[in-house]
Amino acid sequence: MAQDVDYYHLEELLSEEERMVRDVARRFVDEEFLPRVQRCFRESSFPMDLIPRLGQLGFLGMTLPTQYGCAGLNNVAYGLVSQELERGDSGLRSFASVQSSLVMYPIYTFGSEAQKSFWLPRLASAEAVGCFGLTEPDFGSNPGGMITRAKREKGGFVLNGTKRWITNGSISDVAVVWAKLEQDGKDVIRGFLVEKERKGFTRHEIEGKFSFRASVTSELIFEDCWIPEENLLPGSGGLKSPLMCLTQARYGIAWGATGAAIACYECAVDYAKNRIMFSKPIGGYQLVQAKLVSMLTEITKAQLLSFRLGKLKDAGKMRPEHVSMAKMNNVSTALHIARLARDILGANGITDEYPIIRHMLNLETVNTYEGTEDIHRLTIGRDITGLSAFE
Ligand code: TGC
Ligand code: FAD
Repeated sequence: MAQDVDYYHLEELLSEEERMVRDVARRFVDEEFLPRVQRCFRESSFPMDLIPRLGQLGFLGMTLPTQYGCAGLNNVAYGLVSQELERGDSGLRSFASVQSSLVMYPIYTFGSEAQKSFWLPRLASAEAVGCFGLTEPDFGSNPGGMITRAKREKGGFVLNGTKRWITNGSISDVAVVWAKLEQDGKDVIRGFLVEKERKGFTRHEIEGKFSFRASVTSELIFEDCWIPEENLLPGSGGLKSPLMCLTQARYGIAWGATGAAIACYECAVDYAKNRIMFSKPIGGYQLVQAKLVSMLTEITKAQLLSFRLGKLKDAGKMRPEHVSMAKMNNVSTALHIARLARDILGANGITDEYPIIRHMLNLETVNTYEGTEDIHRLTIGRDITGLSAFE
């Protein structure tokens, strides 16, 4: 939590280790990432040379055990790092989220010992990059309808199908791919590891994005792609398996989005104190102050929600619906804050000389991916009423 925006002294609730890890992430973002992000966003590129740094700093799979080369830290520390990374850019946090929650977590949770000992240390050190293929061109909010299929053949499986909007897809060494497999006359969703070299596996980058420009987003195509039996994640089974991964990633997003909001708020406060219009700084006008107050209040509430969520997760009491509430609230709040901040900067707010428009555009994606705002609203509605709006 940045000192300036720590209105309720949440810093006091953090352990020394949590503060230390947070400070390492803060320094990395300030010194190594922020000086480059404007160019990356303009050129639509991810700073590839920083990938090994994320590994060296222990930010990949950081809650997983040390026996696999991971940091073995708690979930509050993971949340604080996500917040700092997204204060830099949502694309940076997304890189770490996908690698940690959507690639390493399923390998750790559903993988064989051989899969874990081969992949986890490589993914933790960033020697290997992974991606997570769930969404398809015609199945976004309803992944259970997926068309991608695995068929048993010659000591392994043959995959056919297309995955779209896949973060890190075309720069990954391994893809965690979700596909339907017929078992005892029924289709069951299973997880498969597909290495980039596999014949029949092609990927390409999606062009023309105005959001997440400093992040790689791809389409993955599987055409009679054969993979050996040992590439099946043996513990996976049913839609619940990918949804369990999403719960991990959504947790990091709930924290992360507040980082983007903090960047926008801090920029707007600074600007409001210095921009003279009519006869005084615009920060002296009541309407501008009302906007700043609303921003800080919402940031404070979001931080409290994330902190409590982290404590519930560390205590093993967190339910997916708890995560839905924090993801829904904190991302839509961050988007609102970014729009208010953009307004305070007037015309200057639309240029990338300031970070606000970049965060605002990114947050449009963050509000959509990992379950849209409405999908989380309906998930909580189902929890309250016991009645599903999805059927
Ligand atoms: P439903 O009947 O609700 O669930 C099937 C089974 O799964 C269990 N479950 C969960 N488990 C863990 N975590 C969750 N979040 C869970 N949600 C449900 C559930 O208890 C059930 O278990 P069981 O034992 O009864 O089999 O399934 P449904 O078909 O009704 O779908 C529900 C719905 C709409 C909420 C779900 O499909 C959904 O979440 N849709 C949104 C899709 C989504 O979020 N896609 C994200 C793709 S990945 C991505 O965007 C990466 S972005 C990059 C980055 O993270 O930075
Ligand atoms: P749709 O499902 O078509 O939704 C469109 C609209 O309809 C939304 O407003 C939605 O809320 C609404 N809607 C849908 N169903 C209902 C309903 N039942 N009731 C009310 N409203 C409803 N996916 C991956 O698998 N891996 C990744 O790494 C990944 N990275 C991504 C990176 C980026 C930059 C982006 C933009 C997306 C990424 N995604 C990824 C995909 C993302 O998860 C999906 O875009 C998301 O789940 C929404 O699906 P959709 O885009 O098909 O929207």
